[in-house]
Amino acid sequence: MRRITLTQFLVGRQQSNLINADLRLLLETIARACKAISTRVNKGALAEGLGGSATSNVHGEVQKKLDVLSNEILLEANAWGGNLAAFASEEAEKPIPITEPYKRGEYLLLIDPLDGSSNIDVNISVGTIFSVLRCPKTTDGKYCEPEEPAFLQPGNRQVAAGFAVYGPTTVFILTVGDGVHGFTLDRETYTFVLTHPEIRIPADTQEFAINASNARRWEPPVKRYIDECLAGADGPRGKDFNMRWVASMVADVFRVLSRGGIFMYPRDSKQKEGRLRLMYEANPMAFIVEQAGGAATDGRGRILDIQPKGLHQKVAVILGSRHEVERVSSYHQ
Ligand code: AFP
Repeated sequence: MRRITLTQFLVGRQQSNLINADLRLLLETIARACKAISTRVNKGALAEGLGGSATSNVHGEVQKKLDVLSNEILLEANAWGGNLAAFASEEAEKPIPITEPYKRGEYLLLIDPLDGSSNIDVNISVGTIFSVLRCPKTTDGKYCEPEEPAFLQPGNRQVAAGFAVYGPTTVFILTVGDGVHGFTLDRETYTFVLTHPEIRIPADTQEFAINASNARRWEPPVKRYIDECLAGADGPRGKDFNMRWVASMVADVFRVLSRGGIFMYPRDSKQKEGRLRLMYEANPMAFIVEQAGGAATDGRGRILDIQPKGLHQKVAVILGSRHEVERVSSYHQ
């Protein structure tokens, strides 16, 4: 079968007017930056001094140097293209506007440069998550200042979203609103090759993903749902369930895209808003999951309809196989 590269795929989407040249350049540049991050992640402890932490980020999280480096790689790669007005990153408190000598463009890029970073030192898959919005315009047609308010758009306004998983293979998952497509990095030619066209999530599953150590803190609907899964074939579900928890959202979501499943990071009595970030974790993943025929809610409503209040706000996340997500939502009613 003829191998289609990411570039050929994006040229095709541009020729069918699904994306414009600026968005195509942005997506190609993000993918190229993910290749560079993949190379550094794969060096692991062989890379000088990358294991230990040097600084801490805006949330006071100990920042592994690879977090900082991944952020820098993505920012430097995307600064000069003339297609971005600004960035927002988990690693930066405020948005970073594109400044002279570079030209500004119509898009806003939001990134979690290295998701799952607590897994770096134990050689478990980590990844990069990104979301693309348009910079809003004022009534006289000029672009708004690309500061925090310009970013606070609901996830249903995303024009593209995707993630990379740096695992046994490096995969790049992408949606531009016409379904979800997966590409695998061919390390001989160093190109992303289309390997998972038109990904669809099965509506039913027998596999759930949740950090069960939080069980004593869960709200009743979540407790009920998990207890029923654990009751197995003799319980109300009439079938046995399996559990997975990688603690890298990119790895758990790629598994859900590949074979179905439900991924849950609910709010609880300790993490009252949940743990995952709305703008650069939940929204891109929700866009991708819905484009693949799945569902994504915070337990009370569709994640993509949430009006953000802050760049780093957290949200409860329940996403994956549609029938299971709908069941959990019904328990919340
Ligand atoms: P880190 O980036 O701090 O490792 O967090 C990863 C993450 O944001 C997401 O990728 C995982 O699904 C989730 O947190 C894991 O959380 P727990 O460590 O509480 O299981």
